[in-house]
Amino acid sequence: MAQTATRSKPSTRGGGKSRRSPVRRSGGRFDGESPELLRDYFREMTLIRRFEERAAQGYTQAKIGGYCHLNLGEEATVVGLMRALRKTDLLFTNYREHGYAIAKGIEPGRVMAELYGRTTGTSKGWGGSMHMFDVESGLLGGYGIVGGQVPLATGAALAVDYRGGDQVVMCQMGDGTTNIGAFHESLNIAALWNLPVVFVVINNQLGMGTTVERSSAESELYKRAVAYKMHGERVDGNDVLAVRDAATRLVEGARNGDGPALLECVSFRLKGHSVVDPAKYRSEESVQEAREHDPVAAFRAQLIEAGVLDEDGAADIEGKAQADADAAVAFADDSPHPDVSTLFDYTYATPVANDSRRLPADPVF
Ligand SMILES: Cc1ncc(C[n+]2csc(CCOP(=O)(O)OP(=O)(O)O)c2C)c(N)n1
Ligand SMILES: [Mg+2]
Repeated sequence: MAQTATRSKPSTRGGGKSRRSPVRRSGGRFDGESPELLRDYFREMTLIRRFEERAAQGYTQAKIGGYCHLNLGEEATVVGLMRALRKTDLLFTNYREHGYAIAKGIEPGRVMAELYGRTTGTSKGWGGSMHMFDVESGLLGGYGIVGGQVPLATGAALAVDYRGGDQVVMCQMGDGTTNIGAFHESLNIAALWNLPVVFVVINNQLGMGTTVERSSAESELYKRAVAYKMHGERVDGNDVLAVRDAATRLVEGARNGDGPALLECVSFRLKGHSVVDPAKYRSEESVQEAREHDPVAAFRAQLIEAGVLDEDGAADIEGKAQADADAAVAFADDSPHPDVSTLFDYTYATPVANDSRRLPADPVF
């Protein structure tokens, strides 16, 4: 399904060679792949699935407040993308980021504790579902404003370039985000300045209750790259290996001076926009189609068919994933709430009137 829209622009950064020639796999689907790695992808996809199910449960038990958007149906995309990044690479996402936080290396317990609003959470319980943040693992947020992350990610890429580092910034967003002005401004400046950033559009075909065809005049979103002389590419977001390979090529290209790129991952949102959305606007056929594309079930079946896993092995991984998700819930539930005396902490980065405690914040990366 891979499709590309290519730019023609000389490389100005790093002087490295372009690595954008497509990766080809010959013969069987998993030829040349490490069985251990394949099982590890399945483990992580299953962990995210179980984690999100427990998050939905926690929400209905009123353990989680605010908004809560899940990665159900997007597990192959999440894992494939994160396997293309180094730990030191920087990631910006929208509010649908629990899976990304886990796959970028944050302990599931800390992610669940953030959902529960506890001090052990990634943002000390102040951010909640939409505002995970962890400098150590390179997750620079979690943003609730649609498109809010796109200029920030572009600015981070400018900072990396300015300092001469070899990090790459990945900026995840949804299909609906490609119609926000900041998307176009950011892609334009990133291309003009040849910044090391890969923009990734998760085209789950819905922006809340609106289909991509109803909201985007050009619904093949990777083609928008052409307007900025940027490389654009579309992959099957249900195929963890295709996502990993495409993302790796683009990330390494950006690292070697090829500049920014746009990757569109076509996926299916299995549930409502957020956990409180019953998605009544959705046709029975669209829900059925999404279920048929369930990436976790499909990958499981493919691994068994290829002899990489057997039923017992799959059940073992699933049991462990369930136990890990349960342990994350137990950790969150046992963690303390923030003390009321800290109510105004982390509100301003710089000193505010009548508050002598605060100092200007140090740079975060
Ligand atoms: C600037 C702004 N406008 C509107 C909203 C309300 N809103 C929240 S999510 C969303 C849909 C975004 O869809 P998409 O970018 O496809 O992401 P997805 O939820 O599918 O991951 C909208 C309109 C918002 N949060 N911010
Ligand atoms: Mg969407």
